[in-house]
Amino acid sequence: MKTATLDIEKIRKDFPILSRKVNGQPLVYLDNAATSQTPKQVMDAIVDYYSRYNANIHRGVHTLSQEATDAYEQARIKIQKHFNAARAHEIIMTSGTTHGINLVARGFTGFLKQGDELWVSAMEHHSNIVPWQMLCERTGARLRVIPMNQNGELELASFREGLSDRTRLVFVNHVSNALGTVNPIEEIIDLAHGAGAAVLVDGAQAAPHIRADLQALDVDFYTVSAHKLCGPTGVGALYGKEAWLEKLPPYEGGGEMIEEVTFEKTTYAGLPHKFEAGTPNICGGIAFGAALDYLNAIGMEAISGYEAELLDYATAELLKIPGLKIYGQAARKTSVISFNLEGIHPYDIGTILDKLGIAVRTGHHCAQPVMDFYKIPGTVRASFSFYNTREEADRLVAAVEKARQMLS
Ligand code: 7TS
Repeated sequence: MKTATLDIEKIRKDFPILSRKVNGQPLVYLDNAATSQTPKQVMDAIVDYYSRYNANIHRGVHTLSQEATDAYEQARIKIQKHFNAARAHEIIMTSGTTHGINLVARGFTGFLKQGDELWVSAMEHHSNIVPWQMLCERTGARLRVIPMNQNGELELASFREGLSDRTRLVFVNHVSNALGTVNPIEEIIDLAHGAGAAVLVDGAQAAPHIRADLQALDVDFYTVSAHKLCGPTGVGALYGKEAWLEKLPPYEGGGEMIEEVTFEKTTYAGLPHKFEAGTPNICGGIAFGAALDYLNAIGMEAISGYEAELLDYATAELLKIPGLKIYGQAARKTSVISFNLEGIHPYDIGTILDKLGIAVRTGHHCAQPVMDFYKIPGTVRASFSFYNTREEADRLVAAVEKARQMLS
């Protein structure tokens, strides 16, 4: 299939895994919100690193170490440019979104006191809830929740009214992993800044679909994971405004994050190294840069446009199935469809889909408060990427219909 902007057939050839079979059926991979697949261009970057210049970075005078350091720092610049951060040292390399959020939450410990208020949204992944609860335990700060409605959209009225000089931090995802909702982060950032609070946006689910312009957003912190962006697992990035990163204490101590160490006193290195103790995931960082190159060669706007068409098509087709309910019908969504069939457990549907070669995620998607809101144990989640096709959406729909007939 060739659309106006994306040559899907050509793109699919870049992903060797897409031509494998599962349970005797051609794989239909619709678990992209959990992790994306890896194009051979990214695999080539990994093989090239280990074949030609595997070395530790920032330490050696030798050629291999210098080449590895250059490639790693180039990757940081690619991340900076991709998200339009003002400075490369505002990009902290992490092991992923979870690490980035913990780094910031830990860093705020000394800045909060009893009675301070932190706001979270009702539709967060656990990794954007638990580190803040731990911060509240350490400091006596209080967590308040921006509520959501049945469509899966945030309701900002109580947030607007509740903001005060006690509000210190707001953390919200750009896109919900459980529902696909694109949240109004521009407005949330404006409101929070109006009250003098800092904002962390969890961009894990947005980054594969929407390119955030960090300077235009004026956000204080933004986190992403490479593995949702056609990169490898175990690597990600935290953007922080220079002024905040200067202020926050280091997260971990160790090599590479110091300026000078004696047994009496250690002084810390400047940004970004202050937050990057120990040998990082060098190859992963370089491969993250290669993944961004890959996505940019296709074009994020073309990707978003194509995925929006797929979302509309798959949503309309799924809704033809009797008893099928979609959770998350926000006006602005990415290509995630969370659904259930009346009277049938999501796990049972997922198991049948797997037998038919279709990979989806079932369960609470690490977003239990969202499931509690809808009073359900979980959903079946089909999450589409730019390498998925209408034919695959048709296979999903046919398989869900088959599951319905088998299970009802
Ligand atoms: N935030 C959001 C919104 C996420 O969707 C995820 C992972 C994370 C944070 C954590 O990212 P990590 O790379 O540090 O693990 N979400 C999912 C998911 O929806 N299914 O599997 C992982």
